[in-house]
Amino acid sequence: MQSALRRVSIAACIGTVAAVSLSCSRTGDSKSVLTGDAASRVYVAPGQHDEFYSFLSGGFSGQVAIYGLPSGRLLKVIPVFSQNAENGWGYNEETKPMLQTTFGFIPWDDTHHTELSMTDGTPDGRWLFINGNNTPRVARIDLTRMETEEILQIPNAAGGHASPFTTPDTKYIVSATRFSVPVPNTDVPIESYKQNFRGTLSFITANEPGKMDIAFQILMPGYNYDLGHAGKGPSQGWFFFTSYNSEQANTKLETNASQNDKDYIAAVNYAKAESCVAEGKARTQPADYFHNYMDERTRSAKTERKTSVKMLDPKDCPGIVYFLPTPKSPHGVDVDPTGEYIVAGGKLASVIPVHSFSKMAKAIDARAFDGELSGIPILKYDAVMAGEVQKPGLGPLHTEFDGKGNAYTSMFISSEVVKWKLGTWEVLDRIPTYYSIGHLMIPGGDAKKPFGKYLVAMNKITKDRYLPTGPEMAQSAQLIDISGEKMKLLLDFPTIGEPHYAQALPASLIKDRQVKFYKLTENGSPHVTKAESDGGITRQGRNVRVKMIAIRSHFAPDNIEGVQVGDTVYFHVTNIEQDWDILHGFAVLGAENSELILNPGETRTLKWVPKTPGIYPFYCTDFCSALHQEMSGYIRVSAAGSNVPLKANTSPKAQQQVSRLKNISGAAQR
Ligand code: RUQ
Ligand code: CUA
Repeated sequence: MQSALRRVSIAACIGTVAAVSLSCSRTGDSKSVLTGDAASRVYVAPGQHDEFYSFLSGGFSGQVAIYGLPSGRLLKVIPVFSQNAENGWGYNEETKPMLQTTFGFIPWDDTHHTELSMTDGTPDGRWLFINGNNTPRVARIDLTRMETEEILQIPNAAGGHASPFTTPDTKYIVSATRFSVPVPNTDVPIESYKQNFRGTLSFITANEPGKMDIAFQILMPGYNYDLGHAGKGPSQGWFFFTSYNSEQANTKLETNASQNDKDYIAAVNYAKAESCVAEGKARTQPADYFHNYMDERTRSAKTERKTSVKMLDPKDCPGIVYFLPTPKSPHGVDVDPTGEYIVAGGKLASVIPVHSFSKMAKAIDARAFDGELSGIPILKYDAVMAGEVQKPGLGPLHTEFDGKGNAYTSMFISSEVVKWKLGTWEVLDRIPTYYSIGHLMIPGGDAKKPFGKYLVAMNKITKDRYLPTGPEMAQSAQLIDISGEKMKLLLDFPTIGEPHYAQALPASLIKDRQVKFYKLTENGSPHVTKAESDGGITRQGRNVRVKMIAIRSHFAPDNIEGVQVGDTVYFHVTNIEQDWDILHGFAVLGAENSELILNPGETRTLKWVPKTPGIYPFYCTDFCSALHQEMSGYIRVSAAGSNVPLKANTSPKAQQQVSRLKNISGAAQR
């Protein structure tokens, strides 16, 4: 509502901008004269499409949100790690298994980072990955249907934060543990942290839909692993992870984990790790985790439980990990488009430290080490450092690139984006953000060839940016124009959850590949009803199954009897429409697990346990046609043990069709 209002006022500005641009300023924006120009830059006229799809993590909502850029319009929420009432994700029987874990059914998780699949280091529009942070998992979203297709749990980990960053060929995505824990997890005194707690870095095969699995894990010292990015170009084959708490504190981390001047970036030679695994140097150890995926044919989720992982100890495979000393409790680590520079965000550091990949390779050859930790050599800081950006501001967190030799770093404490030059390390420009920016995102800004043009700042604090909405404000993202020398603020747009990270790509890469409906002829659900005359009701003990169709503007059957208190009723509803964007809904009085929403051609199941005898109406919840209000029916519930017979009608038209068919086949037999 709020953003709609904003758009109205911007639209009003467009017409009058030349004459009275001053009257079009937004609250909090001092450069009123620029606002008219900014408005025209983000204005996408009615009926027009945005230039970019952007995929923002839904943060603590557990989902992904799609926004068009430059308009900032919310297009869709894709449910991933949380149940979603808008489309029944995690409520209907077909999708519930997607949220299964070894801890049981988890209705709500926290997501941080979206990541597009890549080919040759460039987003290819196949999939979007996202991490489950609290109960470590990774998910794959298919970008032709904008649906979560697969979720893999990560064992031997707690807090899957450095995830799900991909290698340039999407061979692997990664997940690193944020909270070190005993591996395998057991009951030990928390004080025994230094002896017993370890970190793990997981490499997950990602290139085949439905087949994600943990290729191997690397056992690491008990630090907190925070973020990661893959090398590219010359550094392809390497992965870089930040760590903090090299102090290995287990209490009051705020001070105790901020003692050391430098922590480390772990540089992992995963190509070498692969060969060690192939040579049998990894231990196969028991582990317990779920792999959940949507079966293509039935469009229902399946789960499998996995029982072991390959664990690689760097001691058994020397040369797979090196530590790059990095000031001070680093957070982000980002690799520039050429693959040479590895930029860290030392959140308490006064500079932005940049490591050089070529120097690192030389330092490894020359064994320029400053000792080792748990068998992992520490490289000399001066031997690997490419340069430091001096006086960039306060609290550098994350860096993205425009492909023109410039880097953009978010500064959390000084609330700004700083643009600086790769190689000379000079600060070129800075722009305030409102307020306390976390991640920033440039379309393709972590890829080999960034698409550039815009930068989205994702801010942690909103304060006064929008109309107030009680104690909690909408989250705040800001669109910044980076096409010129100077950055220019174009737009504020509210977002859901707390969108840590985001990814974006030109709409042209995926918009023409969108699935418009599921083909009924290919619907392999065991509970599908393909034609009205096939609907009905069956009983097996206390389980009653109602098979029905939904089509404009009725359900069939729509009068159902013979259900008893104590039964478990399954409504298997198939939307038999074969037309784009024609959805139906299904809701029945007193149902405790929400409703159904049905894509065209799809079968979804609502489980219902009626508790008292009576008549229960059901109806379509998605306004589908002029006779949508007529799209309803009744189900009768009788007392347990009653002798009301099972009955489910189909419409007179369908019955006529059935009897006509019978007559025809009868006539043919005669
Ligand atoms: S984080 S604000 Cu969860 Cu990626 Cu840095
Ligand atoms: Cu179907 Cu409304």
